[in-house]
Amino acid sequence: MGLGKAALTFTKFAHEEWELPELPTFIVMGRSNVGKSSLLNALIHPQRIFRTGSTPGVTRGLVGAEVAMGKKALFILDLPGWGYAIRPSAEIREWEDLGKKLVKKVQQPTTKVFWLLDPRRKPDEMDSLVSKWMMTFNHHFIFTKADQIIRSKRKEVEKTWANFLGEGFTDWKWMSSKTGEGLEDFAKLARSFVRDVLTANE
Ligand SMILES: Nc1nc2c(ncn2[C@@H]2O[C@H](COP(=O)(O)OP(=O)(O)O)[C@@H](O)[C@H]2O)c(=O)[nH]1
Ligand SMILES: [Mg+2]
Repeated sequence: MGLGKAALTFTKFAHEEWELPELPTFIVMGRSNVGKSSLLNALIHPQRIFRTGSTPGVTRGLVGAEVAMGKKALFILDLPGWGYAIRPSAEIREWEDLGKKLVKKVQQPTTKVFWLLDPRRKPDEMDSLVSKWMMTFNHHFIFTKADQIIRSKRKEVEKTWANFLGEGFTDWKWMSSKTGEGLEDFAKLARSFVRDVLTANE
């Protein structure tokens, strides 16, 4: 499924000054351990640029790569996860800050934001906070680790999040970096998005 040759071009801490490149961009966000880095690695398979691990909080900052796609390029950005801070109040403040920065710096409509959801968890306070600014973006939802939940449970999970997020919960997919479910569609979406953004700019 590899999209093209990828190069790590962006590593920043959230509190640093940073600007995103002017490229069609995919951003993944979600709790620590939900599978963000694994999903981005799947896009650039067999390369592995994003560190993954069962230890929560592996990606502490913002990590981005440029993926060459013929004459075009896609920027993919991994955001720090949340949910494992020793002090949750500090984490909430950090995310309020990062959310504000993203709202200022993300160029619409050349960016898609993917909120990765763990189908085994219920929505919580951080999800409420994140949903406030995330909804302002061109956003999609991905239920990760689809291999870990039986198919008959999926509707129930979708309903929980639909009730929690309301009207903004419009577009979701189930994916598994382990079995490959949904990954080809994700790559297809990337290809067509890059094509569309470039056509619009011509
Ligand atoms: N079963 C299963 N495990 C996964 C999947 N995606 C990631 N993982 C595992 O979940 C852990 C966290 O993944 P990672 O991509 O580092 O999550 P991140 O913290 O959101 O970036 C790692 O041990 C991965 O191997 C998946 O689709 N299925
Ligand atoms: Mg990660």
